[in-house]
Amino acid sequence: MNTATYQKNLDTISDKVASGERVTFEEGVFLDREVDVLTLGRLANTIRERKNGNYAYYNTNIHLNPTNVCVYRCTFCAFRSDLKAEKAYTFTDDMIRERVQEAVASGATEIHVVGGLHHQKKFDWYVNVVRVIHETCPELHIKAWTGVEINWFSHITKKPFDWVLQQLIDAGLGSMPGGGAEIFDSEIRDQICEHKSDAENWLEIHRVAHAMGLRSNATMLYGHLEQAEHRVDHLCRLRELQDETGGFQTFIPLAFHPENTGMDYLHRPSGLTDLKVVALSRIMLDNFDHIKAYWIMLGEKIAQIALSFGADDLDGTVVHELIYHDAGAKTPEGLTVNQLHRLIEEAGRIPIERDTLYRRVVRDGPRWSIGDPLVAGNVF
Ligand code: V47
Ligand code: SF4
Repeated sequence: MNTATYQKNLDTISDKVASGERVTFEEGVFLDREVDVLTLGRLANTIRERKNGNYAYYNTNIHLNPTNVCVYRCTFCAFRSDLKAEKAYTFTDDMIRERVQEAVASGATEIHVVGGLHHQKKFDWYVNVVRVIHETCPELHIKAWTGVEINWFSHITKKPFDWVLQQLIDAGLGSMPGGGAEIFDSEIRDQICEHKSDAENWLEIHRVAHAMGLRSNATMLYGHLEQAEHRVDHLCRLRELQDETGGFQTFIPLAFHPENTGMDYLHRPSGLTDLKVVALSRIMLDNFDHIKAYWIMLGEKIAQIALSFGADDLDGTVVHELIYHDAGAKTPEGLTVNQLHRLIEEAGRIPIERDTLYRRVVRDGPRWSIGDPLVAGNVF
């Protein structure tokens, strides 16, 4: 592309960003392929500050991966296990209660639950995980089971998605995490997770969940076999569903970690690629309120910089993360609230503790209550 065409394209996109106009698929591919990371960051930061001012959000949460036994063999996954392998584990009800008590003692407002698809467990077992958490601490928000898991439950019960979701809501489900989206393009998807719920299913499950009043998140796994057009296609498909339902809360780009996976011949994405994808996501997803820089996966340093490249959220304290640590993440297993505050403040932002549904958390010693919704563009 010659300099004049490059400049003309960039000027058109900059004008669109300034006026809040939507960037097209072709423009997204141009941004991804041709534009340097600092320019992308400047564009993304304009949108980020328009939507969320100078605030950066975090939450106090804990993870629970109730089993690592999984019928699938996604080539990017280091977490899964065969049933009889040494590393296989499955939580009992008592272990779940203990994790919830730990969450309560640490002041967590959210428990994040995702895991393997254990072929010997019936749907009731998964419903029971939610019920045990809810009965142990009804105040704790349960963000559980990705679209892939909901698809599996529908497969084993032979019931529609809304029936499956209703059983989980009745047991205490509060919202859905964004995992399992990986990359929607079918050719790439077939190479990294051929058996998994396809893009149409994943999107349909979130569509149904939103219609039932559940909020959910969305993710994209990048840095493996995908190219610019696959990333932009993925973002455009999420944007389309968000136009329809408005049910997504936040988008989380997930950097591929190759260690102990079937794709360990690849390098993990560099810091500049991480920042580029955060910025691209912020520019493309004009109808998403939040972009999360998941510090566990990006590392604290890149996550901190990402707060000036389009991200407005760091996720949370995240105690007991396994999926990324099994795949070679060198980040700590958790951060304290003080550490999160320091990261955010040093980035020149104002830290705000939110709950899962982006309402302000008001703390009085170890006790907490839910305050006002943190409305995008009008934070207070
Ligand atoms: O779908 C698995 C990813 C996801 C690897 O909603 C990997 O707030 C990189 O759902 N390298 C599950 N990624 C995690 C998830 C999630 C995480 C953080 C926040 C939220 C949220 C949801 O983890 C999977 C897959 O895309 N994953 N293995 C790996 N080796
Ligand atoms: Fe199983 Fe999830 Fe790992 Fe795929 S990513 S193998 S579905 S645990």
